[in-house]
Amino acid sequence: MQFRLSILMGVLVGLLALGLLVGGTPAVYGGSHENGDAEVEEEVEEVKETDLVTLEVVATDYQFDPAELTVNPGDTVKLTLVNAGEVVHDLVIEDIGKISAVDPGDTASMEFTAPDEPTTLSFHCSIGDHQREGMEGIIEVVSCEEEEEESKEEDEKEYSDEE
Ligand SMILES: [Cu+2]
Repeated sequence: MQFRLSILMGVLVGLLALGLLVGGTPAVYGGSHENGDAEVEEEVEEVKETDLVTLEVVATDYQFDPAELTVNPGDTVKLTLVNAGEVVHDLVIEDIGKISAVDPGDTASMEFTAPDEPTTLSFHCSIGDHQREGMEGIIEVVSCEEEEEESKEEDEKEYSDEE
């Protein structure tokens, strides 16, 4: 009995080895997956070099505050208009876009990309004769390298104070 069993085992092992040699997959392993690497996701993040600049302008009857804004060339700008007046106002940036009519007490935003070259953009309220009443302003598109250097120096100063 013992003898027969070992012969049987020997045959089974032999068959299994033969199966492996000819490249077949033993049935006990079930279906084979072609390639586990297929599930590896490649995440490619696009790192944008440009900054998102957030600006806020308050509209009253009848002016904008501030009426002069400054951004860097190529900046992505989120401009928010707060209507603190008692009538409807909007904000039109010439050649760029607009924030449509905002009710008193409400707020609205727009996003735009500043021109790549230094320039001056004009904005105004296009409702009624608000612009003539004084609702206009400018957005200076200029490189602020000097300002950046100044703020860097301030940061370093703060850092050394902490030590
Ligand atoms: Cu207005």
